[in-house]
Amino acid sequence: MAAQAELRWAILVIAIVVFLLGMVVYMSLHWALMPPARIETIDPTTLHLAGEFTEGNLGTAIEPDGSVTVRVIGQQYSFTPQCLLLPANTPVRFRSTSSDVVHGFIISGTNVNVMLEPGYISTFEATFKTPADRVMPCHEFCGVAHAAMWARVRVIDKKDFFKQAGKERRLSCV
Ligand SMILES: [Cu+2]
Repeated sequence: MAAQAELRWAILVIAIVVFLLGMVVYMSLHWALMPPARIETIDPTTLHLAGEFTEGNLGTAIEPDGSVTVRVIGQQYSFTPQCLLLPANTPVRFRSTSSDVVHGFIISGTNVNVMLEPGYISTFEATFKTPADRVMPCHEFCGVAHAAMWARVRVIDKKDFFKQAGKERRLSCV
């Protein structure tokens, strides 16, 4: 009797583990949620002085090879730039980091969801299918004004984006 009860519990536990593993596989394939492929480090104390995260480099840029990259910094208690301008239907590479503590980077209605950690560059790629205005609240508790820390994301028509990009080196919708 006791052995039977034990077996029942064992089967239940195995079923839960199999279900969770199945969920990981499903999310990986269907939502393309992958662990970061590589690690890049950066000194958070000199971010604003030199390198790719100086103020003039923040925002959306078209790289020499034609790809689109967005550089964003999170700090207590805002993101820079405060409004990201992105093209629809185009793969966009994000490069982002924090200048102080851990912040969260999430874009509403999409599967974009990463942590910004001081000392590390978070990189990922996303494609936004349709033009839309989205919000980007910090979702890692980062201090007293955490709840007020958020930015906006404006996805616009690809043609309009590239027209604007021809005029400016860095784009944003602040
Ligand atoms: Cu924050």
